[in-house]
Amino acid sequence: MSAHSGPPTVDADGVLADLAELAELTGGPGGARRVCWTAEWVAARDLLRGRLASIGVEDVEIDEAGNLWARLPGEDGSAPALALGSHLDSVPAGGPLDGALGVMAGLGVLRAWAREGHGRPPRDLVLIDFADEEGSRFGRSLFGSSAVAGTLDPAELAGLTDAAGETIAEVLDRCGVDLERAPRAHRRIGSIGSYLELHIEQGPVLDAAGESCSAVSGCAGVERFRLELEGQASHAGTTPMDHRRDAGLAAAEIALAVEGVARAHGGVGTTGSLALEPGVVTAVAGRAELAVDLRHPDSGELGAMLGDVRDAAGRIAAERDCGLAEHPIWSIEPIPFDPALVRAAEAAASRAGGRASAIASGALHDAAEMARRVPVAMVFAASVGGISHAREEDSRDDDLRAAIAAYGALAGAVLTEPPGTD
Ligand code: HGY
Ligand code: MN
Ligand code: MN
Repeated sequence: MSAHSGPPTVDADGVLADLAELAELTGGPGGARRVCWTAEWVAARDLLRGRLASIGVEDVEIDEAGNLWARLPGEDGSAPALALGSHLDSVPAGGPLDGALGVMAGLGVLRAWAREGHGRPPRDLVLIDFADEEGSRFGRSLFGSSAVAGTLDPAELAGLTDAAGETIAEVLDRCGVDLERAPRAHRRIGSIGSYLELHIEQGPVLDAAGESCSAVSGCAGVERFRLELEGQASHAGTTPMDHRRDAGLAAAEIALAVEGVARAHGGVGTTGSLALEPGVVTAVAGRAELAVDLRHPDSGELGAMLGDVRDAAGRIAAERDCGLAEHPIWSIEPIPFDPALVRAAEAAASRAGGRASAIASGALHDAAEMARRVPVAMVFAASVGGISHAREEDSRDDDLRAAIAAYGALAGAVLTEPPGTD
């Protein structure tokens, strides 16, 4: 430990200033534009690199999956590092804080330790900006963190294309990432002892309770897939109602069934995209495609939701004389975080004036993949109105300051008392 007593305090205003500059650079009235693998995402990365250089962190590398790793050497370089991270990429027209808060807060922790005269942290501190957490272009979330966790299988992604019809391999290649080599990022996990992530809650729980921040118990499981319906395109004016094979109506009915199944199981179900062909007002839709996202904190319930949606889709397609095909996009089981670290995060959140008990995350985070391999904990900052994945996403500055203080204190505690040390 350095000459100073105790870990340094993170300058929360510095973190907020970095977030404001990032929003200025890659946001605007239409919301965040940092969709992964785009020029705006590269610009966000360049801003991060500049900040790292300004605090003297030169050890910055990009791994085979496109993740950015920045290392601040500790006194004992042979000990497993404490990793801090999240993601700079956003959904289209997203908010200023989803992911970015965690990366800039992690930068804030490195900045606090790198400050003149503070001395080195006990062990290496590593900041990771994970690539493509959102999966906005191809539907596959946690791309970079799953590569580090060793669960990324390029064969499962090979057929994925974006709205413009480009394959994931083509888009990654333009950013210097070879999809086939991305799993090699897993070799780095051995250098990590534990992982901490600060994130906005993205839901209404903390805001509704008037609480600023909390620890997080784990992430819900997800089943995500596409459904294709094949009916018959026909003339809107001449085709009698009982002679139609309307793929659009079948899709709409299935989307409503997704809602009903989610409510029946106490989970969440979303039809985030629904496309009709030929997609003109004078033709009955001959083809329809839906993208469905089902989530539940319990794996048994999640499996039951998937089964019920499949049964409903099969019934509806048959009733409307449409063909039905299902294409899996991605799934992850519910992931609990490390109990000891969650308790430490609860104590830190409580000391910062936040909620004393952890809450579950309905959203996925890179922490879910990292939790497969190392002890993980997260801290949430309250989201105003629970809105996220929208340009209206916002958090109160005082709530962010409390969450950043909790996160910095948690990082200090883990650095001095790594998980597994009595
Ligand atoms: O889908 C999610 O929950 C994450 O925001 N990508
Ligand atoms: Mn996120
Ligand atoms: Mn997100």
